[in-house]
Amino acid sequence: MKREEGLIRAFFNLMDISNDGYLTEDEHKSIFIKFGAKDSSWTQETFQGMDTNNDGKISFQEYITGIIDFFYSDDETSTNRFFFGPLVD
Ligand SMILES: [Ca+2]
Ligand SMILES: [Ca+2]
Repeated sequence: MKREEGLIRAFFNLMDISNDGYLTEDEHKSIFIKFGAKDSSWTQETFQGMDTNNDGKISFQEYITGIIDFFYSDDETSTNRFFFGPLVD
């Protein structure tokens, strides 16, 4: 998991525009828009799913837990898999 964790950390830092160690919904959404996602309406659901303590922001711990869930889920249509796939060989 160590290599993946480094990549996830890099991706998290990329999204954390304000650099406060937390992702707001806007920060989380903006990276997908930057990557050319035409429909970003699903990011709200993903965001809320990852925000397990419901404080309106995603900590790195919440993020990595969410990502690992997606990685090891059998859902091959997961958008996280799609966006994250190119970063992992
Ligand atoms: Ca932030
Ligand atoms: Ca949270």
